[in-house]
Amino acid sequence: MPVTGIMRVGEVAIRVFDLDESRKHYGERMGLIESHQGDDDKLYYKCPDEHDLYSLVLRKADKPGIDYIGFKTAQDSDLDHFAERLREYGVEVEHVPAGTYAASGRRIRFRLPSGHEMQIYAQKEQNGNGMPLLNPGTIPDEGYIRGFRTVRLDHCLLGGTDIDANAKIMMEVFGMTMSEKLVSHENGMSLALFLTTSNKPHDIAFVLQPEGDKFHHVSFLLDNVYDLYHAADLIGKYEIAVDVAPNRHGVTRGATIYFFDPSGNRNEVFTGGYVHYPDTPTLTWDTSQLGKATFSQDNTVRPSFLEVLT
Ligand code: M3P
Ligand code: FE
Repeated sequence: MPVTGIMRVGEVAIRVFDLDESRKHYGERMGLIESHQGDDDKLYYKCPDEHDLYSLVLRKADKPGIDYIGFKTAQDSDLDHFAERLREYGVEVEHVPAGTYAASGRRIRFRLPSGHEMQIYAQKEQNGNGMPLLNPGTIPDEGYIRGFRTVRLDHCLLGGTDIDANAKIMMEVFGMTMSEKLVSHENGMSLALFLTTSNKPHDIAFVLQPEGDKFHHVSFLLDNVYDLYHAADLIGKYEIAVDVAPNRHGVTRGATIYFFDPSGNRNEVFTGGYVHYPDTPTLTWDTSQLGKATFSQDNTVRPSFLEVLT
């Protein structure tokens, strides 16, 4: 499948209490690269194997959570096409001029039925992945890949009310496919929906919550389970608050660790999972197997994982 339209989640903007503490967590400990200095008092980070200038934006605020999620689309003209399609679905769309967001071309911005702000852009300045474009070799200079050895921003899980309506927009407007879903074994109600715009098992997922605009986690890809264990060792060494120690999701089959940033926002490091194609059938889990669906190595539900969101 040629990747056209939305290519990936390219940017996540989250709120933190304190920028110095956040710099220590995301920069020093996790080893994300502080890659841009704006004049706006925000912190801009990227993972080592990303070409775009930044993928994580931190804004100081008095409550944690997510400001917006940004998707990168292949062509500038996609923005007008998506804006028109969204209006057909009754979604109000705002056009944002180039330069409003750091080093970025124009964007469209709107709210999902779950209350989350979503942005789409086609252009952002690139500063490379630490290796030249001509005869790049295979690894950057010593010291460029540090800390948790993240590869790139992978996906987000957002919590809200009308998750079926969100999924409908993701699929019908943006052409995403539903890789997996978790439903109630009693009444079939959707509890969590996993959507992909690529070969990844998910780019974005929604979990049913009583309140809208909630943030469950942002996830960073690692190369392999050895790096996952290395991250777990650093998490222990630096006494980072852990939600779930190394395990494997049934949903997506990804190996995972969940932990919290100093403001209480949940982070995940993730590796593995299957290759998804648009014709891969949607996999369904029901709540009779909730332990296996969430954490398949001990088949045990963690109440904190289901209940703690920012
Ligand atoms: C993931 C993942 C739930 C599972 C979530 C899974 C809410 O976030 O990265 O695979 O059941
Ligand atoms: Fe995840």
